[in-house]
Amino acid sequence: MEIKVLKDILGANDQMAQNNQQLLDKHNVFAVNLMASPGAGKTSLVLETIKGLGGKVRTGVIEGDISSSIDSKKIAQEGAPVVQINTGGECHLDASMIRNALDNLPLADIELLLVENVGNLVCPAEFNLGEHRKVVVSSVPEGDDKPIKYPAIFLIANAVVLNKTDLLPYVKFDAGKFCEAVRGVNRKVDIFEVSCTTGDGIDRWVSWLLAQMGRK
Ligand SMILES: Nc1nc2c(ncn2[C@@H]2O[C@H](COP(=O)(O)OP(=O)(O)OP(=O)(O)O)[C@@H](O)[C@H]2O)c(=O)[nH]1
Ligand SMILES: [Mg+2]
Repeated sequence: MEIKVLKDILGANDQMAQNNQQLLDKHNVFAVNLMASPGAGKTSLVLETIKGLGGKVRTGVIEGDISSSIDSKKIAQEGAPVVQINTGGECHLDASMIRNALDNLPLADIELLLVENVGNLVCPAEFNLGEHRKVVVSSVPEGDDKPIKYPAIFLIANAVVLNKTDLLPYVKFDAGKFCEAVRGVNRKVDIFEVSCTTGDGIDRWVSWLLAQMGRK
């Protein structure tokens, strides 16, 4: 008896991610996957981005956390449509979780979808969600060596946001060394130095985002 062995050309997750992107494209939604360690400032960046866009772009949010709705409550206070995913232990979001969230968002009313991944610098790098851009948020207190220690996530990033620059006077952190380390992994990536606390640098980041969407 002949036994058929079928090769999985695209992994199941990648297939689902492709479906997600088709659904997003159908609704003209541009999706950005924000990845970072716990506490780097992902939620703060989402909030500052919504503020920085000043109502120019209708923005929806998917919040990924192991547990709680703390972050989605902060987003809802700003009036943006938001869905909270609780992974219940998984250290990353995957494409099927995003599919469920998309089914619960008013896609026709959204132009930009910001996806806050679970706080982790390793696992999220391995799972495509169907996003159009991947962004890594790093922060000053984490140290300037993170791109060297966790290269995989920096390698796949379209942009790196260095947050908490207001802490530079108080923390041993060499911004030049950090940028050099990022470029050592990912030569062409765009790097934005921001502070979500003071608002410094947010305008440049928001301009980049608009340019990626083909907007001004
Ligand atoms: N000094 C300073 N603190 C910041 C800045 N951005 C965020 N924080 C603080 O950092 C802490 C974590 O910020 P969040 O935005 O919740 O970080 P997160 O990455 O969403 O965290 P998780 O969702 O738990 O992974 C909070 O106490 C913020 O107020 C910044 O630019 N400067
Ligand atoms: Mg958060």
